[in-house]
Amino acid sequence: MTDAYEPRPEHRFTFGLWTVGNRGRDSFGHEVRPPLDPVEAVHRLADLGAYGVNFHDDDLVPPGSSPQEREAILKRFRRALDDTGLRVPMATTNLFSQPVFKEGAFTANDPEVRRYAVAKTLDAIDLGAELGATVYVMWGGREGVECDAAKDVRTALDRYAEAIDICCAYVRDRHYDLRFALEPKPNEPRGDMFLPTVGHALAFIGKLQWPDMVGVNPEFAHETMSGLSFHHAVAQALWAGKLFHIDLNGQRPGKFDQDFRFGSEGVRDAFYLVKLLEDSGWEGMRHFDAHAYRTESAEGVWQFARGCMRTYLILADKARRFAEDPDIAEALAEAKAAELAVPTLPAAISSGALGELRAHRFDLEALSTRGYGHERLDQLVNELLLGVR
Ligand code: GLT
Ligand code: MN
Ligand code: MN
Repeated sequence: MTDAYEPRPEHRFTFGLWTVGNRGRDSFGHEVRPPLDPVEAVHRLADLGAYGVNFHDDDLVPPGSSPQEREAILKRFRRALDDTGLRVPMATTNLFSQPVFKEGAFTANDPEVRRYAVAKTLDAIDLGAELGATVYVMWGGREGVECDAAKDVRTALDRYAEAIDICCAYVRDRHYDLRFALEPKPNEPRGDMFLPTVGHALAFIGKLQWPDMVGVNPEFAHETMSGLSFHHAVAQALWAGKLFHIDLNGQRPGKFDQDFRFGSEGVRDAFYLVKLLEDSGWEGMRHFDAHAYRTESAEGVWQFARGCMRTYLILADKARRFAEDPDIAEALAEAKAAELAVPTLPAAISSGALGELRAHRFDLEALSTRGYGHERLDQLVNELLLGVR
């Protein structure tokens, strides 16, 4: 089916090797799909109209590979990129799968583990830079704790900041064109994880040595797990100039990290998110950190990938219609939506301006009894999303 929602490279959709390569293993069941060759992933994603592919060090070069094996893998992978035009905009490190990281990586109590985690990250930064990545995601999958007695959280945050400062110093030293994006998550796999939400991560960045090099990579599923609005989190990251990357997927609140196809759950939040990204002119990658249902065969994975991109484009189209709809415009006027941009104090802050403000007679009766028309506005948005407008 070819229609107006056909993904194309200019839409800047990206997937991780670990997303389309997800084999359906979960805590209760084994893999249900065969391994996916990264070279095949590149070709299939290019055929579907994606812009790029991202990876963890271990997704591309299996741990324990010899230098010769690494070179051979990279040669094949690079050829696939050249043949298809697919790019590698982001790279990251796996600091969570190996048993050595069971107690933490950058925040492990044992300095030897922390040093290994930093060394592994610096190797992976080289690999990412070699393939052209300009964003480096840091998801601290094992940074957290179950037994609170065993870990001092304030000291753990010192070590977390130290590790990121080391990585920044390395990137500066190498003159790589690379920025870091911290990915928050409240729990899973750890009982409690450090930097659990976008808000925590933004506050943490201010304490780093080179805060300008570090931003956030919010994930739809992770904020939703905390019961928070994803689009609000992304809006605050944009407001702070810190939206360096984004992980799009689908999630129901109160459940495990589902990483479903984008828009399959939480479609209203997804709509406001797409509208926000499109209205703000954000130029980053639209990255999908999601995977196919466990029910799917190897072929079903590509239906999943196509679905993520199509839903984004459909929602972007809905955002355009929202802006053009005269009834919605009228309802927005009733809600006084545009007036939020009017500064509270019309003049510069001065004792005169504050005096005037305090002397002003407020018509509290009128202000209190008026309505804002949100019921009508919200229903209009619902009807737009449900396809009857
Ligand atoms: C892992 C995790 C994701 C992170 C990936 C990057 S790995 O799949 O669940 O949220 O974004 O490390
Ligand atoms: Mn997730
Ligand atoms: Mn993610």
